[in-house]
Parts: sequence; C-alpha cells; structure tokens
Amino acid sequence: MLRTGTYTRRGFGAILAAGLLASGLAGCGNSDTGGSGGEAGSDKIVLGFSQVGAESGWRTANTTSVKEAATEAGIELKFDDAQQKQENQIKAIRNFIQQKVDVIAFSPVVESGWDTVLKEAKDADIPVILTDRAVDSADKTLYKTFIGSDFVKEGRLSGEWLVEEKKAATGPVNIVELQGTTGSAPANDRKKGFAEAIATNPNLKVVASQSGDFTRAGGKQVMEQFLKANPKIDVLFAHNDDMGLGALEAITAAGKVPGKDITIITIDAVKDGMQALADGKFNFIAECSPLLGPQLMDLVKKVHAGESVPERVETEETTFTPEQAKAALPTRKY
Ligand code: GYE
Repeated sequence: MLRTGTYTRRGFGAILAAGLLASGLAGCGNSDTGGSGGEAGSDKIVLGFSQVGAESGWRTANTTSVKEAATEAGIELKFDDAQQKQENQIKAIRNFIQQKVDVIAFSPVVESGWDTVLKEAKDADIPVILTDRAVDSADKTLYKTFIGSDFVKEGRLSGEWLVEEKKAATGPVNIVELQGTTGSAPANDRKKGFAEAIATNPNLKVVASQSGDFTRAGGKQVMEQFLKANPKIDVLFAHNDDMGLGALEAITAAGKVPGKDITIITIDAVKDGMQALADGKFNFIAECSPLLGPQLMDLVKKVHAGESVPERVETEETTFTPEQAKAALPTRKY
C-alpha cells in the first residue's frame, strides 16, 4: 500500500518511518488536549476528516488510503463527505469542534473562505492539518501543516512535454483545456504551470478553457461544447484523468480518434487513466498520488503529541508515456 518513493525530499522519510513503526507515541492520550470525542475510557486519538467528495477515481483512492491508514495507526476516524460543497465542509468542521475531536484534517474544496472556521478551531485548541489541497489564508498559524502535491509542477511538466512533442509544428497548435473545480488549488495551479510552460512556443495556444468540475460527466459535456465551437482542436489538456475519460466519449462520438487526431494530456495516473494511456487514447499523464493516508496519520500523531512538523510536506511524483504506463499497470495499486 505504501510507496516509499512518494515521500518528500525534505527528510520526511525518516519521520514517516518512525511514525509508521511506532504503535503509539508518548503523549498520545487525550488528556493533553483537554478531552476527546472518542469512547469513554479510550485513549485513541480521534481525527475528524472532511473529504471533498467522491468526484473522481483519485478521490476514491484517497478516501480508501485515509481510512485504511487510520485503522492501521489505531486512530479513531470521524469521516465526512462534503459532496464538493464548501458549506458542507464548514459544517463538518464545526461539528468536529463541537465533538471536541483531537485533530481535524480536511481537503479544502476551494482555496478561499476558510479563515473564520479555522479561527474557531484554533480558539478551541484543536490542531488542523490540510491534506491534498491548499488554502489561501494569509495567517499560516491557522493550520499546522499542509501535505500534498505540487500542482503547479504537474501543470508545468504537462506543458513541457507538449512543447517537446510539438516542437516541429510550423503553424498554430490549438489547445482546449478542461479545468478542475473552479477556485480549487489544483485547478488554479495546474492551469498556471501549464500556461507558463507553453508560453515558450507562440504556436501553442489555448483556444478554449472551461471547468468540467473534475468529473467524467463534466469532461464529456464540456468537450462536446468545445468540439462544436472549435473546428480545429489539436490538443486536449485535462486537469484530471476522469475529465479526460469523459472527453474520450465526446471525441469518439464526433468521429475523431483520441490520441491521434487529438493529443490528450491528463493528470493523476489512476488505473483507468493509465489504461487509456497504455491503449494509446491518452498520450501523456503527469502523476498525482492519492496515497496520502500513512503520511497524514503520522502527522496527526505528531501534532497531537505537540511535536513540531514541517510547514509543507510535498509528495514526490513522476510522469508517464504510453510505454511507461504499460510497464507500470500490472503493479498499479489505484
Ligand atoms: O487531481 C482530481 C480530484 O485535489 C489532487 O482532485 C486532487 C484532485 C485530483 O478530483 O482527480
């Protein structure tokens, strides 16, 4: 379940190993946080986790990773699915505060609008860990740490591959972009990284860019509109595999061959995306690992014990071509 290769270059490996091996850390009981939402008499750490939703294969794998890792670490998990709505996440966090959980972790659906509820958690003395997606709060004391991917880098790697792929082009290369959830960190950052990379070749132009909300249905629907409005589409850049998979249906229905008539780049590298890449329907994927559970549980134990944690824990990732996807698929865990 655990890929040691995904961990940060900043010495997190050691922290992780220690955390995974330790069945309990000194000070892990609830007494030092002034109460717990756990069963009476239990000294288990209680973690309230607010998940974005179930919008993609990535998210499903992430939820499984968090649940399995909590069980393995002996942490009591209170899990809430916000169905892609910020108001639901704010409600869930307030519930966790009321229940006096020991630690709160959440994956913020969008970047803005968290200061008030984070302040409430801070006033209640409950440490908060951001997982997967960042917030834009200026006050960094509102949370202990942020663990997740470098989304700008994922966009940049996607753009750099395209620049190389199209370096012989003598005329315009028309790109359409399927953005993730509007206002979310991965949508903002992947767009930015990609735009910066393709700016080096003036032939590469994004002719349409719209949100497909990270879902297959969204990707299909928006791609249909793109195909109707743009007679010449050379490239699709989708902010995740699921939107790319949805777009495949629209492209095929329009009588075009995905991966040939239209070059397709996506992000995530979940199993279905990797299969499409191995089949030559996608051309390139930048990986984004959803297996954050073990790292998260280690951080939960540390912040609960009052130990210091790095401000930012970055997951390490790679990229895949069709040949690399074929080689990786048999052992792919998600
Ligand atoms: O890429 C997408 C999911 O926040 C990294 O959210 C995550 C993104 C992931 O819906 O598939």
